[in-house]
Amino acid sequence: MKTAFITGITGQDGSYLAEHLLTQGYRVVGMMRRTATPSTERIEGILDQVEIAHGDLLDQSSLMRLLEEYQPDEIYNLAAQSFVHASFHEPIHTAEVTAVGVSRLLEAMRLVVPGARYYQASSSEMFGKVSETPQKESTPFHPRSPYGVSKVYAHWATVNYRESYDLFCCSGILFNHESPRRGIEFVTRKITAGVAAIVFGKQEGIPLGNLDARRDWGFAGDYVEAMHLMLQQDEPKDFVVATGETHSVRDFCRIAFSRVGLDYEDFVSVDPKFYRPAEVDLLLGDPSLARENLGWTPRTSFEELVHLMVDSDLAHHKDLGLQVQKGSLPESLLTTT
Ligand code: NAP
Ligand code: G4F
Repeated sequence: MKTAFITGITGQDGSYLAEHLLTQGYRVVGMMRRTATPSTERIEGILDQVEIAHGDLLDQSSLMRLLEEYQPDEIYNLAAQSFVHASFHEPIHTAEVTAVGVSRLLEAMRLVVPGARYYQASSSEMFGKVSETPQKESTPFHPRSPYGVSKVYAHWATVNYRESYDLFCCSGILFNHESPRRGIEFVTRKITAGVAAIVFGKQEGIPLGNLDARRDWGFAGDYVEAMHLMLQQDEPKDFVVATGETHSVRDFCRIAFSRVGLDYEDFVSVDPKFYRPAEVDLLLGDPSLARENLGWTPRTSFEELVHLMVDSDLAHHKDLGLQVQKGSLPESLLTTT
C-alpha cells in the first residue's frame, strides 16, 4: 500500500484528492495546521479513512518530523494562501506560506525522504498578463499579484530541486477549477451561493468586481486525477491542466441565474471594492500535453459545472426548510427526497 502525504487536505482540492487516492488504495495522511476552529468540513465524510497530522508550512521542524514519521511515497503540496485578492492585503504572509513554504517542504523531502515523488500546485495565475493565447507549459510568466509572484517562486523552486538533486518533482499548472466545495470568497461560489440566497429570500443581490475577466474554469474533481497521474509517470515533468475553453464572469452569472429562471442583470451590481490593483484579464489553457502524455481530459463542461454548483447551494437552502421566494428550482431539486 502506497502512502500519500497531502498538505492542504482541508481545502477544496485536498478533499477531492484524498477521496480519489482512497479509491486507488492509498494510505492517506493529511497535514492540517492548528486553528482555533478546526476546518474539517470538506473531509467530514472521510475522516475515519484518513490520518490527520498536525503541521504547518511556516514551521520547518513540523515538516521534517511528519515526513520522518509517515515516510510517504508521494507528497502533494496543495497548501497555500490561495486567494489572490487577499494576497494584495497580506503579501508577506502569502510569500511565507505560498512561496517559502515550498522551499521548506522541498528541503524536508530532500533531507528525509529523497526517494518520494513530489507534486506542486502551480497556477495559471503565473501567466498573469499573458504573452500568448492559449497558454501552455512554455508560455512565459508575468504574475500580477503577490499570490502569482509567490507561485512563480514555488514553481521554479520545484524545477530547481528536480534539476539540482535529481528528485522526482512535478508541477501541475492548473487553471481555475471549482466545485460545490469552493471557498465562498472565490467568484464562482460567491455567485452560486448568492443565487441560492436570492431564490430563498435571504439576499437581495450580488455585488461583484470585474465582470469581463475571463477564466478557463473546470471541475476540481476532474483535476485532482491529473495530479495523481503526473506522479505515476516514468519521468517528472510539468503539465498545464485546463479545459481549453474560456468564459467571462458575466457568462458565469448569466448561466447561474438562468438555472433558476432569473435574469442576472436584475441582481448583479458592480462594486469597485472587488477590483484588484492589477488584474489578470484572460486565461485560456492548452491541455494538449496532459492529454497526450497522461491520457487526461476534463469530463465536466462549463454549463454542467455551473449547474452542479447552483444546485448544490440550492439543495443546502432547501434542506434548511426555507421556502422559494424568487425564481424557481430546477427540475432535479423539485422532487422531495
Ligand atoms: P484552498 O481551498 O484555499 O485550500 C488551501 C489549503 O491550504 C487549506 O487546507 C488551508 O488550510 C491550507 N493552508 C493554508 N495555509 C497553510 C499553512 N501555513 N500550513 C499548512 N496548510 C495551510 O485551495 P484549493 O482551491 O484547494 O487549491 C489547492 C492548491 O492549488 C493551492 O495551492 C492553490 O494555490 C492551488 N491552485 C488552485 C487553483 C484553483 O482554481 N482552485 C488553481 C491553481 C492552483 P486551512 O483549512 O487551515 O485554511
Ligand atoms: O474566483 P477568483 O477570486 O479566482 P482567481 O483570482 O482567478 O484565482 C483562482 O484561480 C487561480 C488559478 O488561475 C488559483 F491559482 C487561485 O488560487 C484561485 O483559486 O477570481 C476570478 C476572476 C478575477 O478576475 C476577479 O477579478 O473573477 C473576478 N471577480 C469579479 N468579481 C471577482 C469578483 N473575484 C472575486 N473573488 N470576487 C468578486 O466579487
